[in-house]
Amino acid sequence: MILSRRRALQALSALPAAGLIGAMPRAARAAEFSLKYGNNLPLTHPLNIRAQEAAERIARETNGRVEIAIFPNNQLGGDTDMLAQVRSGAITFFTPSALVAATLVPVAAINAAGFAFADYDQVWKAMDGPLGVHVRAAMAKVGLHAFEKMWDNGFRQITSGAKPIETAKDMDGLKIRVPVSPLSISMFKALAASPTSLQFSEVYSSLQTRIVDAQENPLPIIQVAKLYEVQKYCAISNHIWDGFWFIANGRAWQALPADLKAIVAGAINDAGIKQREDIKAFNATVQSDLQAKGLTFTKPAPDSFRAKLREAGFYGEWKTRFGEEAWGLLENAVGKLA
Ligand code: X2X
Repeated sequence: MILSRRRALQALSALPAAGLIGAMPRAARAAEFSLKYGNNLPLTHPLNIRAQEAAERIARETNGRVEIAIFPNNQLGGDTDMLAQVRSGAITFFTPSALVAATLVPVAAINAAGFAFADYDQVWKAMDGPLGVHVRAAMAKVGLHAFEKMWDNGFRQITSGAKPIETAKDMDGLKIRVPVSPLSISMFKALAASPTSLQFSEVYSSLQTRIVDAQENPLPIIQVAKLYEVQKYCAISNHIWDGFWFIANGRAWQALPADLKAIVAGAINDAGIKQREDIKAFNATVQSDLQAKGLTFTKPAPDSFRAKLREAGFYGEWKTRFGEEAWGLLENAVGKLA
């Protein structure tokens, strides 16, 4: 097997970010459980800030028996690589977006059905309730343990370089990057755009070199990943609500004694709740910050987008793909969709 130069460099540089190892107790011994956690976001994103806090709390409460090293910002490779690593046990933890988790567990993308959620009350009621239980059970079937509390990515918005998006008509032929996710491809094709799946690690450079003209992400991501440097317009479309599942390799998780499991789960779920609050606070100011950095905002009415999705048979198709049971749980939370 030929190890590409890029891969080799990536492997060599895969040391945890300085200061990101959970604080060790004074009498520093090797931890009984040294666990790795990889993610795709810059250090400044609330997900990394709260995960770091959780790692410190876990080291403290387990008296150094569990140590978690965090590898942020795609240090271990892109989403697809990290998903493979958490499955094989090369890393213990990963936080894929639901969109990305769905490449392995198709029903995980159900929260991303276009325009399903009206607001955060509906989101957390569903994801902390029966719909979340359903998705976590599907993950368990492929050997992944998902913690109860999902972390927030946010409502996704569309940024573009060449022209603003004012109505669904402006989506025609738009070369837009979407995550590695069958649902995203299907949705943007239904909107008559021309979507391409790329790992998040490739987004900035592919916008900069104009391989694509547009991308879609929640505003906090657009801010921390500095996508405003390579985009001109942002349409507040709220087309998908997206969150991160905090997942663990099932075997590694089962190998932890019950007392340590309780500490780790408690710290990670609490951190997730705080991270949701961080995103809420972030959302209060991020649009004006991005405006000040030069992004021009539009607010297209969602109706023309929804109508296009319906006409293209998007809801009917995904109802069939997710199954009656999951779709019913979603509709219990948000009302009739199809
Ligand atoms: O890749 C993206 O767009 C991101 C960061 O939102 C996800 O992880 C899906």
